[in-house]
Amino acid sequence: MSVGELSAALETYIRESPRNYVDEAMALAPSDVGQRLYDAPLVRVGAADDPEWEALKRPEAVGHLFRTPKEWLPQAVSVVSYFAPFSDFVVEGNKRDAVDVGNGWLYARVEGQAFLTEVNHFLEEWLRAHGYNALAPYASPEFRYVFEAGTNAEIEDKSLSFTSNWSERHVAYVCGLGTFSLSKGLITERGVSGRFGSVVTDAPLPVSTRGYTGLYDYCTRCGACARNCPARAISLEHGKSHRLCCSYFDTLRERYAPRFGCGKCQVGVPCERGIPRKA
Ligand code: B12
Ligand code: SF4
Ligand code: SF4
Repeated sequence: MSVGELSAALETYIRESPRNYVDEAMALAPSDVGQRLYDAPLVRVGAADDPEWEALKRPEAVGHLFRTPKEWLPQAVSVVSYFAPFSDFVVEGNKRDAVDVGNGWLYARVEGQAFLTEVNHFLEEWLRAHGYNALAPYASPEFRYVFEAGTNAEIEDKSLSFTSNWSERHVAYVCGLGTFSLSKGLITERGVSGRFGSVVTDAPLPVSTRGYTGLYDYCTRCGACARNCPARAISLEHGKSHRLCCSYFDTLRERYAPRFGCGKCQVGVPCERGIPRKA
């Protein structure tokens, strides 16, 4: 079993799954039926004993809620992280208006995220079928996240806000998929527009090279994401405010119920589909 075989199986699963396509039951417009949500994924592998995992527990990184790969699966050897880029249907549709959220982006946020939970379970099953243990923390009943401090009764430390016990962007960063940015999205070789998933396993896979040294190497600080943000949650001076972004989301939940989403910081920007060129 190789990373190439795993990537090929993942790509085929995503391409062939009916859940990667808009069906009649979910479509907001008849012309959306049959449109794809995700393109082919990018896959990278990290070592479960990389000292970077423990560093993520620092308060300025993810914080003490974060659980290392071995805290999820004691016999873990590798972490497989993948980026599923959004299709043109999702990305282009969210560029048509500065504020209105595209139908594709709404499906991708809600049904598209539920599909990635299924994709994470597929990866677990695929590795198990090859004789290895595997666990996808984000798809596990033990996954926890919190928005505003004190809003999740399952989290003991009421001072924690906007964090989780398995941050997919931080996992992707350690595995070599890309770096953070002014908007706080993670920029990969295929850009920022897409979603992440991962699985922790005892399969001994070759570790990917991290092609960067700094947290924000791929971001040019061009400020396009800040100009796009309808909530004014991003600025070159203060970075990105999760609080302002999250409160804005609450207004969108009412407007697009039962869906929600925004993502204007991830479309129509130089990092949308790749690593932006520095001037
Ligand atoms: C909570 C959450 C939110 C919250 C708060 C965001 C947050 N805190 O990250 C809200 C509701 C605002 C939100 C909004 C959105 N989200 Co969200 N969200 C999450 C969730 C569930 C957990 C994130 C988390 O744990 N963050 C941890 C905190 C600590 O992250 P942070 O503050 O940004 O981290 C900074 C520090 O760590 C700092 N740092 C300082 N010192 C150090 C040292 C080290 C060593 C390191 C590594 C870092 C570090 O650098 C980081 C960046 O500045 C994840 C799913 C998951 N399981 O990961 C999705 C996730 C982050 N969201 C995602 C997306 C797509 C969105 C939206 C676009 C939603 C939409 N469809 O419209 C918006 C985009 C907002 C934005 N500009 O990023 C994607 C990210 C895609 C990407 N390319 O980056 C994720 C990974 C979901 C997924 N399955 O892919 N989200
Ligand atoms: S739009 Fe520009 S400043 Fe914003 S994240 Fe992308 S490269 Fe960085
Ligand atoms: S998701 Fe929307 S509100 Fe949040 S930072 Fe991006 S553009 Fe701003």
